[in-house]
Amino acid sequence: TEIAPGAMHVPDWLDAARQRELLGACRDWARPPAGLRTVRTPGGGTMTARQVCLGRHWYPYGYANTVVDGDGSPVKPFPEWLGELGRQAAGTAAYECAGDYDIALVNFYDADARMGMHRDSDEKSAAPVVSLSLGDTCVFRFGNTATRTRPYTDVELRSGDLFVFGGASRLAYHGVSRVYAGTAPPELGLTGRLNITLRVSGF
Ligand code: MD5
Ligand code: FE
Repeated sequence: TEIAPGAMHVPDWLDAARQRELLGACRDWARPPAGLRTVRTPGGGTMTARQVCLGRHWYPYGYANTVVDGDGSPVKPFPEWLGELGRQAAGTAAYECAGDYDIALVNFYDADARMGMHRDSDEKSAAPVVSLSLGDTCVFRFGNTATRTRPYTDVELRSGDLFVFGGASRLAYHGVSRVYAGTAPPELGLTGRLNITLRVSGF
């Protein structure tokens, strides 16, 4: 389903087996060193979704090779298979992939976590961002490129869903306004929500 020009929602893209595999990988990546951390914004706030990065380390607002705002360790490598998955996902939405996926940001949401409206503008490449959801259903708020406010479209993202943000939607404001606790598929064995975004740095 095209939510806006360049913004494609593909429900249930990952089958149960691939969801379990991806969750297992996320649990490995979450371990220290360079594991899950709380992100602090320059204004003194903290993000409620905790995060781990692969390939390049994101901090507000840029990329580094080490966990500059955490334990200082080198960022975990971005595995080849994840790049394949990104290419395949971008292809599903019929966008040309303008480069090779080389960064993953994995966000862990508990029932109270949110993500405020923001744009992803720290990458140099205009290649589409690929988003994969696991666990609890959330309300994803897809906005516009001009303002943090209306008009926006609320979309429920469920475990296994793919969202591809390319073209005119690549720099749209977006956020996660709520997470529905206890809605994850029981057989997945995840409390909370996990989102994996795959990006092309262009660096
Ligand atoms: C999430 N993550 O559910 C969301 C989904 C993030 C983030 O926002 O920055 O880690 S990915 C949403 C996204 C990425 C790039 C462009 C657009 C949305 N967009 O144009 O709406 O944790
Ligand atoms: Fe984002």
